[in-house]
Amino acid sequence: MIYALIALVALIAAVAAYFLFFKNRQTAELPPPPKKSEPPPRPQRLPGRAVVADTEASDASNSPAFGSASKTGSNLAPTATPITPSQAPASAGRPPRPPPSRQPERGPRDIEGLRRGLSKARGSEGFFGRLRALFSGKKELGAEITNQIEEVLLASDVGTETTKLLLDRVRETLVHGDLADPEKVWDALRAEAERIVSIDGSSGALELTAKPSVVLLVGVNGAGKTTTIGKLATKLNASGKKCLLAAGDTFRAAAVQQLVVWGDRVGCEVVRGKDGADPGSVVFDAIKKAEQSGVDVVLADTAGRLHTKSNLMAEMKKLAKTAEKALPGAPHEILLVIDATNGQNALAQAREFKEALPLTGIVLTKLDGTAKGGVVLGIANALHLPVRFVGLGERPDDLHEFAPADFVEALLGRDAAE
Ligand SMILES: Nc1nc2c(ncn2[C@@H]2O[C@H](COP(=O)(O)OP(=O)(O)OP(=O)(O)O)[C@@H](O)[C@H]2O)c(=O)[nH]1
Ligand SMILES: [Mg+2]
Repeated sequence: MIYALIALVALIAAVAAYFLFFKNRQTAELPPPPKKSEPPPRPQRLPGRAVVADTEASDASNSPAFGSASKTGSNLAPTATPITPSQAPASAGRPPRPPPSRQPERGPRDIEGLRRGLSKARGSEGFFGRLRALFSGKKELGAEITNQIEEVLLASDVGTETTKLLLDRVRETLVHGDLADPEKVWDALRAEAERIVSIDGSSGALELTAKPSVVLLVGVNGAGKTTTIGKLATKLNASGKKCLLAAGDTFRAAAVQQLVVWGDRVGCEVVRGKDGADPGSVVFDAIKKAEQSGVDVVLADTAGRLHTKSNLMAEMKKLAKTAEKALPGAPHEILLVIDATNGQNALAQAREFKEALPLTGIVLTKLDGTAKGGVVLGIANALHLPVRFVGLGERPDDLHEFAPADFVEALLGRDAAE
């Protein structure tokens, strides 16, 4: 009996040992437990243009007139570009997003408004009118057409270099026989004009993601800097941005007064110094004030004339440095204001400013006052800087955000009656 009991206990122990042994083997053969999940990879950054990614939505991107535009300009320091989803590692596991748009959000198109503003350039003596006259009523164009087009382009302030580029491209695009076809030549001209003013695929809206963003307006005297500040403040106010104006043109007392009048009209505070104050100190104080009072955008006016030209460039450089001292990263935009009625002279001045300063764009004013209009093409091509706005009058709402396709449609598009 005792032996039977011992045998039974031994059997139970053997069975238990057998199960324990196999359980351990199975555990040992299981794959290792999953590691704690790793954080998703940070977006890899490549050198290149700065683009406001859709993941970095800012309040600026909600504004139709001042969307999340890409900052461009060949002379800008290279900055980071988030990689597009097609380049992103598949392991990110998120559904691919559409690539960030390089075109800023825009308000409603206003081709008719632009067309009215460009009525001189569209008239029979203007850029469009004279070009149309070469084509109208013709079923076939003669061999002399390219010379005639060249003449009109040069007379319309397109400039020699840009005129040559435009015509070479038209010749390249069209096969020989098509050069006699008025429709095809006209369409090719329009397409090339649009290509020339589309700098790096972007124009128009300002990049105003920093708070405060500092925008410096520079240009020769009478170009329209102060008026453009008033118009820009009007636009920004309408899109819910709080602005502050800095009276950085301390060269003339009347200039300060002119800005104060705009400030009153738009409802923006104006920071001004004493007569003859250092423009840098005015801009510095304005930026500090903007930081303290939750201002979104500082629009800084500058002098267009000092005692000598070289002083002006040195002064502008100093001003930009002072803005940077007041707020790292500032000025976020340096806009060169150019009077379109100055034609090819404007181009020479613009080159000087571009050499001295890291310009981010152009505002072309007084396009309503010229029949030439081609200066837009010449300047955009020669400076390789995007046109951000065009001025088409003296009223607060006479500033149009520049969109290449709309502009070319307004300048060179045919009327419905044609
Ligand atoms: N027709 C028209 N006139 C404009 C436009 N922009 C500015 N002006 C006028 O051009 C003149 C000069 O403009 P300002 O804004 O004073 O020029 P500024 O660059 O500040 O000149 P300075 O202060 O002397 O350096 C003014 O009479 C403006 O009303 C525009 O787009 N169209
Ligand atoms: Mg002024």
